[in-house]
Formats: sequence, C-alpha cells, structure tokens
Amino acid sequence: MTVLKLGGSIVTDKDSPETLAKHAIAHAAMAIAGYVEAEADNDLVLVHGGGSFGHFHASEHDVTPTEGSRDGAAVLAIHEAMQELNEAVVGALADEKVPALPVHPLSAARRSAEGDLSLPLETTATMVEEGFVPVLHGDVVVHEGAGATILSGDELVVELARGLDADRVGLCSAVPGVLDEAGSVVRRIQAFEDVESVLGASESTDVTGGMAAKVQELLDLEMPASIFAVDDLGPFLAGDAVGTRID
Ligand code: IP8
Repeated sequence: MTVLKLGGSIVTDKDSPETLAKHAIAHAAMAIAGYVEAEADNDLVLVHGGGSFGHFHASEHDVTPTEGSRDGAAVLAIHEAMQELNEAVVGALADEKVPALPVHPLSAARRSAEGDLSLPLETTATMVEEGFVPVLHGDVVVHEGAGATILSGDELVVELARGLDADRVGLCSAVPGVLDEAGSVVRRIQAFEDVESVLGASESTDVTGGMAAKVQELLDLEMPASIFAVDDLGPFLAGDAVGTRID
C-alpha cells in the first residue's frame, strides 16, 4: 500500500485565500488515474493538506495544533473550507475515473489531553479492500481539554502509514525535495541533524510547521518516505526514486 499526500501548496494557491490550483489538481488526478489503472493490485490512500483553505481560516481564528478553540463557528469555518477543498480533489479524481471517496477526520478522530491522536481506520481500510481510493484531509479535531485543534495532513499520513501497514509514503510538495544551502535536492535524510541548519519555516501562512515538521514526522516512520514535486508524481507512483528519500 502507498500513502500519498498532495501538499496544500500543490492543490491550492497558498498566497491567495480559498483559491484552488485547478491545473495542478487535474495534473495530479491524471497521474493517479494512470497508476490506479496500471497497478490495480496496489492499494492507495490519499491525503491532502490545507493550503489557502484550511490555513487561511486557522490563522484567522488563531487555531493551531496546540492552541484550540471552543467557538463552534470558527471550528466549522475551518472544517467547511477543508470540505470544499476535499470535494474539489475528489471531484477531479472522479473525473479521471478514479474511485475516490471522501473521509473527513473531524467526524471520527480525537486528540487526548496529552496530544495523542486516535483515528479509527476501519472505514478507510474497508474502502481500500473494496477497491476505492479514500481521500482524507488536514482538518480540525476535537481535543480533550482544548476544544478543537488543527490536525495536519502530515500527522494523518503517519497515522495511516502505521495503522494500515503501508509499504511506502509519498509527499507531493511545491518543491522538488528538501533543498540544501545551494538549492540542490538532498537525496537522502537519515537523521534530522543532517538537515537542521537548512530547514527554515514555511513562508506562507502555515500553522502546522512547514518542511521541518514534515521531515521530523517522516523520520519517525518505519517505512521509507519521499518528498518530491508534482512533476515527479507519476515516476514516484511507478516506483522510481525521486526527490528526497527519508528513511
Ligand atoms: O496543510 C492543515 O493540514 P496541512 C489543515 O497538511 C488545516 O498542515 C485545517 C489547516
């Protein structure tokens, strides 16, 4: 099984509130359709990030992965923006005949007071077994003692990869991988210290931490993960080594 995240910077224009990156979504949907058609036996679970939908509303209402809100209207605004984005992604996949189905984490997940995420995966697993492609997304999540906080797509990727025993993980991002000081792609990362000095914070509004948080989460995984640009999505799905490999 492959768990693939389409970054918020791929599916939206991150600098303009609630703006879809329609061309990139269509391009990704086409690459995924080619894979699903050619590799019918290889299971796929998709996740997408928030971009200018979720992050815009999260920052409007000061909600982060640790700072929660009990304002129903604020939590709903963030969730509804993500639902709208999810509908666009699922719709583009459906247009390419990918049997994609939406999964909304808010309705099933919870975070404990200690910050631990629990997300029942039976529905997603059965979707996969029955030949569907579940499409989850970064969302708001009820958080014991804090109201609701932000659940990043990266956290979902880690949870899904472990819980569904995936063979590999892909993060399709706006950049061709993790870049070094000279702007070249770092081909392999095995420890955070290898890249600590070059990983800055994300420039656009991104409450969940940008590239440094991604690398840290992926290093904790048991299976290999790759970060690559949308042009490398087809080759990644075909099994090629692309972008930065984190293992
Ligand atoms: O873009 C964040 O997901 P991410 C989702 O994967 C929200 O960090 C609601 C901001």
